[in-house]
Amino acid sequence: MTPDSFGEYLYLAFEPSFTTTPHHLPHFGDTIPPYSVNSSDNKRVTFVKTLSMSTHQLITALAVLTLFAGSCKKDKIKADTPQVFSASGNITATVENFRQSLGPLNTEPGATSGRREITWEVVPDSLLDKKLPAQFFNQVGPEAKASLQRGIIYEPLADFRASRTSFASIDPAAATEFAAFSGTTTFANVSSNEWPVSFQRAGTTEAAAVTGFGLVVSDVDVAGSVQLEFFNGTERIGVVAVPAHDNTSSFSFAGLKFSTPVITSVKLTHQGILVSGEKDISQGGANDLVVMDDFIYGEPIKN
Ligand SMILES: [Ca+2]
Repeated sequence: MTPDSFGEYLYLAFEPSFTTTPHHLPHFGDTIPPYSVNSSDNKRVTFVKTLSMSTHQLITALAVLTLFAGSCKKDKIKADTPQVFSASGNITATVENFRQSLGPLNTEPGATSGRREITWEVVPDSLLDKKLPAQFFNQVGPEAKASLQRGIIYEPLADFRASRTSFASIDPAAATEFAAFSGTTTFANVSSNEWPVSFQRAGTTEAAAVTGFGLVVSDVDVAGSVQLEFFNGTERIGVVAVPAHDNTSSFSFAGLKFSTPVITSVKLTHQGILVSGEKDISQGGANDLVVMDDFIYGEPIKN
């Protein structure tokens, strides 16, 4: 066998444990392995046949495979491709489908499957239109209300607020710009336009993960101005843009659902922040201002 005819078969390693360094390639005179085998650690390895590969082609192929192997780490987390849920206008059916994909609604700690929801209606009048505690929906300790132990934490330092006037307290123009999808209460971060939510096992401070997360946004005028990025630790495992609303309502919905609990945090990005006097892009302003309503997510379970 000559170098030019080397490589009748070339490894394609589908698991990161198989790198593409030359010692993993068949040596001259080796018995050519079958197309697919299980490795010693039971991972599937597939071989492809190549024809008359020159040394130059081999080097090129190795470079491509190195890139491929690098991307496989991400694929390991994404082994299940997430379901994307996205709608604007009449979002009710898509929201309901997302709920069903997650399972029954849980209202107390102790569940290991199903879903959680936050519609902000339980925020008391005394906490409206002012900074809401980051742990409001996962309080711990003997005094905590079980109904508020929902396992979600939003950024502790940010100024998150719930409002029953669509934030007329900040800007009177907001009252007609935004709407609540469920009930009368909406939610907004008025200090930052890029912020994470993370998960804890309900009623504890133990880090947790969920299978899916989605939310309702009011008044997305520009497609892509609101984005959800999904993370497993520091690794981004998904991203979805919230679609722009249509003429039938101000509502949009976007969510992702994996088959296993791999989401440890979600980063939300939107264009602007509600500030007194700042106009929405639909009113001639520079930024697409939005508020949020329903957060819907899988039961946070041990990561
Ligand atoms: Ca807007």
